[in-house]
Amino acid sequence: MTYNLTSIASQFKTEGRFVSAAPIGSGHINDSWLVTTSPADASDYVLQRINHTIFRNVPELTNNILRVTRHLKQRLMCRDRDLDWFHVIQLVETRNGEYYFQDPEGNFWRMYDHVRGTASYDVVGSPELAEEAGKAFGVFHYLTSDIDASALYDILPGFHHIGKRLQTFRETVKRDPVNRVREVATEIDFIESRAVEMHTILRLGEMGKIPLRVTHNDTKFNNVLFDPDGKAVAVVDLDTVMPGYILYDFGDAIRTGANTGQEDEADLAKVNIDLRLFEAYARGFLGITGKSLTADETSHLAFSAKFMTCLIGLRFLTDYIDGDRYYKTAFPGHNLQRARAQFRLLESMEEHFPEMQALISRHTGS
Ligand code: GN1
Ligand code: MG
Repeated sequence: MTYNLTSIASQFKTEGRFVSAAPIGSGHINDSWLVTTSPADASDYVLQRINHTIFRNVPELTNNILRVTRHLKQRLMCRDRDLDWFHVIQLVETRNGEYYFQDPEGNFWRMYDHVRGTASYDVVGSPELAEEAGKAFGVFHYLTSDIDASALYDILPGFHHIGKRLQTFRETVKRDPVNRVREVATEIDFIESRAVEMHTILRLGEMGKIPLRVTHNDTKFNNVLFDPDGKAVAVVDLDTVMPGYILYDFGDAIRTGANTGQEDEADLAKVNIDLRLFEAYARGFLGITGKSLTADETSHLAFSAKFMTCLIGLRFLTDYIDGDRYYKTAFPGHNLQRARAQFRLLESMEEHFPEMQALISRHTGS
């Protein structure tokens, strides 16, 4: 699909004149471009086409983002200076005073400021980067902990709800719309043998043992921006910010931030949990926000990594069986390759679980 990006970008109140728009990022849902402007020292921007078959309520989505980014900015202003490094990304206003724009074809567009000189990575290069990512998401939690989570719109209901995800999975297996079930018997068994254990966090929530908080819900390593010195600068991809459990955010960050391989690694021998990266992320995260966690949250941090790896693997597998309708894919079988890599990572976490628990205890004293 080609879009007239010059014309779309002109809907927003940018500094400088449009020069170019180049695709950026490796997100599986929205389309993103880096918009550069002239003169060279004018700000650059990130223009995005929001996938509105997934995010059906763009006004509420935008309200959530505005609410959280404004709160973060306010909290940073009246805090000590030790968080000066944390940049809050900002939506750019349109010429009509809105924060999104709908084109005549029905596509929804929005723009963020671009944090100059920063980069994101799909795979973690060092424990220092993992620790920095932990700090960045720690700050996000720390500064949003005083927002009443129920004030945010539940933009994708049941997003990490294992009961609903399993139900969809089982229905999809039953429908078998593109005849792929026969290829994935092993993967289906893999999920079913873990289905009961995977209800742990949901049960804790239902019993009121862990609080609903404002959560990011997509704490992939590539959703942290780093400066050229490897210091974390910002947290991006705020579409799924909504009420949730902090365990989901910790677990998803470990899934991507302590994996020795790519999320879709074809060579499963390369996929392992790296305990040094795991510990480094936990140190960064807990150093900022550890004191605000409850005992039940703390004691399930290691488990949450297994849970989110299983859940995302389950979602990739479901989409494969469903004929690749949800995630963007780069080649046939991509979703299955992703699912297999997630399941291998989960096995590695299972093998190292006692060590993961011990590392968490070391940093929480629990
Ligand atoms: C999607 O768009 P992206 O790549 O940041 C997905 C996440 C998954 C992730 C798996 C709205 O995130 O939930 O964890 O892919 N986002 C949505 O890589 O479904
Ligand atoms: Mg993303």
